[in-house]
Amino acid sequence: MSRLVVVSNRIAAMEGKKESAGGLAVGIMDSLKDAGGMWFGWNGKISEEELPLEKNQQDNITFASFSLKQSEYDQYYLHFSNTVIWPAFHYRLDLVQYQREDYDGYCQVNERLAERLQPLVENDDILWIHDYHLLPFAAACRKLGMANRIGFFLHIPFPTSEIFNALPPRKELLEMMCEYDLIGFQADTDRLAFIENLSLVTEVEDLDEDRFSAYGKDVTVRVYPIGVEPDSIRHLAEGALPQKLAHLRDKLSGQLIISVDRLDYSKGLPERFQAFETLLENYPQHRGNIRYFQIAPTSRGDVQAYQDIRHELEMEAGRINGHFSTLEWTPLFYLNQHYERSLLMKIFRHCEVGLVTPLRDGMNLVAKEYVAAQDPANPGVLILSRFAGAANELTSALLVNPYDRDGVAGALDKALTMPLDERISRYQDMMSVITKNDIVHWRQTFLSDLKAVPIAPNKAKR
Ligand code: ADQ
Repeated sequence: MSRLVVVSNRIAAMEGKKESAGGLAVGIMDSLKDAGGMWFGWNGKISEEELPLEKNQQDNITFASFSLKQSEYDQYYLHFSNTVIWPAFHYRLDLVQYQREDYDGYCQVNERLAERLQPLVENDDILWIHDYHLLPFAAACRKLGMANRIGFFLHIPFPTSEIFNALPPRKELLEMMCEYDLIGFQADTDRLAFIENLSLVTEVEDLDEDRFSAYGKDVTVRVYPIGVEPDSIRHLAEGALPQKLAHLRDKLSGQLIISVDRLDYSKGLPERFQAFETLLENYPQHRGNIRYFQIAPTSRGDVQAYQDIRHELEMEAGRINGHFSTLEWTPLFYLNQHYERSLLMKIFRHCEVGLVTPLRDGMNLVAKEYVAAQDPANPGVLILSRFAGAANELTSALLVNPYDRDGVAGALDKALTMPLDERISRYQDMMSVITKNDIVHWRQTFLSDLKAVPIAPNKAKR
């Protein structure tokens, strides 16, 4: 039986930590356990010397990880991945800082990784590559003559041509992506944007439903909305709150609003703070009765745009609390830290409203986790941005435009006053989708499609 080889920028540290690992990491691990194989990625270390790969074996899975040189980290990870692709693919061209040498460094790291992976791969292994750091990875493998089946899943949105056209190496990136046998996107808008972009730069021949030929390569392009693990989330959420928190929850009378995000400008945090302020201004009956918890651990702290947004939020939180707080009541709690997953799911269950309003998001797993963590007999209400991939599936959430602070404030008021029967009916609608399209469905459909897509002899030597 062929093995599975997963390549992602980072390897999840999994040893003995299944309870606290995120659903995506568990989903990938389960795929690896089924087929046996390898997870290949960066170990988070920087070294000027090229160190041998670090290898760990756990049952039938090998973890193989590499370090990066400082210049590789800067060009491949910090600059091209996170200061060009990430902002552009989230429609923030104003934050893109493109330099040709960063793009060259990005391609060189992809090539070097393919060279380091090649000796570990057998001819019939199946490769599953993840995310925007590795758009050219299949092309690098093909250059080395690797003829394996290679699939790619993009976790973030794929932008329309008005945005994508602004990237100088847009043609090269698209041509390299066509070296994959199967490309998976989160939403149909992403799939359509990819095909539209491709047809603007080259001739695209329709071969079959979802299958195209471009640059003389055949590629299948489909949508696989990523899901969560609802049973395990419910199990974690049902457990008792740690004593200190239970005590705090008892003390905090009234309703709680929760948001949890990586601290990232794509998540719409300043706009959300302003919508909360509008709620307090326009619906004064909620003052003194509600509290909004924003949990947002720092991420990519060495990119300037991330430092800027952190600063902005600290100021905004102080300003809003300064304006509305009383001696007995503080409306907004901004917590800049990471929480254990099992605690986070319990917190979700104890909050009456989940507020998830990214300006743009591939999927947004927090939205699905919040719903899956609710008490079916007394569920909270999800408010969700129309611009998150999850809005295609969770149509029974209160869908909002995150740029419209009055609209979001109105949705908050509606959520805080929604009768139980409506909350239950919306919760049940959303749970039926979350259960059907769970993480197991996501990984199994992607991998069974990858094993089944017709492969053409024109990619390396098959
Ligand atoms: P992210 O942008 O990281 O993922 P998201 O989908 O919400 O966004 O996933 C975040 C994960 O981190 C969730 O599982 C959440 O519970 C966890 N998390 C967030 N803050 C946390 C905290 N303070 N403490 C502990 N855990 C925390 C990218 C894309 C998304 C896409 C996913 C998966 O940007 O659009 O949904 O990949 O494909």
